[in-house]
Amino acid sequence: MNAHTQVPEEWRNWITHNLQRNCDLEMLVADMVRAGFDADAARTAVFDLADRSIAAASIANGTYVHETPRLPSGNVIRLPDRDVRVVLRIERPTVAFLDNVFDTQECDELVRLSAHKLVRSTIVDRASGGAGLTAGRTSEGTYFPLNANAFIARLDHRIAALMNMPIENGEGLQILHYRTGDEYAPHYDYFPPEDAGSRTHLAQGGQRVASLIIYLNDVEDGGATVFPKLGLRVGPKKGAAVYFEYCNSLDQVDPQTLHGGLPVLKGEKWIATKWMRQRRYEA
Ligand code: PD2
Ligand code: ZN
Repeated sequence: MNAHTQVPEEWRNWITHNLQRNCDLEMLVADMVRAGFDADAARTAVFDLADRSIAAASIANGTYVHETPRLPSGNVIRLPDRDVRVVLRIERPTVAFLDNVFDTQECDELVRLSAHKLVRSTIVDRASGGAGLTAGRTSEGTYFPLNANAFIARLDHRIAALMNMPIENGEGLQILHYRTGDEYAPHYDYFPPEDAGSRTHLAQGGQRVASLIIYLNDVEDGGATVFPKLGLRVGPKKGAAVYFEYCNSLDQVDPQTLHGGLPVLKGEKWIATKWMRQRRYEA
């Protein structure tokens, strides 16, 4: 007699019941095979239901569910126009230090195009959603709308391929300039779902899901990007970037991705930041 490849409702309930009793997954598969199920069909049903029950429990108690990283795997990420080297990778949350994202000329050109149009950086007011000044963010910045010109379009395309997201989901490339003493206090790049001020931002393109911070110069001293909850400090290197993910398919956001820019102790610091949204973003 052929083994059953369909797992009916009553058996799915049986699996769920046994998962709640913390039974070993392979034992459940073995029981089902003895009862006449095909081994692959049984394993798929048991592991799918186990994944779902872990996700449900995590949502119920607020624990972030880590999914397969969007960032491609491997030591080198081969993009249409260059190879990006993955120098360091952290799992849960996904954080990576990537080298050779922009070349020297591209970094210099971004600084040249930005230097004359910088304005004081703001933060999102948690209650109103409007822009506010704060002592914790003392940099100046500007941004380039998506595909603003051929040069920016080339960078936007490369970044989208690297972040494995549609280019339309990206916000315009943000450029920041820190003078000596300037910093960016620890914060989240996502819009806190519990804040009233997040509503208007979330209505346009959904939540931010991942960030790429590209260093446009070598900083003489200070200016590292820090992740206080991970004990991680990333030193700025011209053309290199730090990448991190913080929103999953369940719409959860990961508080472990708290991060900031330490004060620049000597010289200046320039960065470009790309924030990716869940959906198409129109400024
Ligand atoms: O300049 C940085 O290192 C930094 C730190 C934290 C930039 C950002 N956040 C950002 O652009 O979101
Ligand atoms: Zn940030």
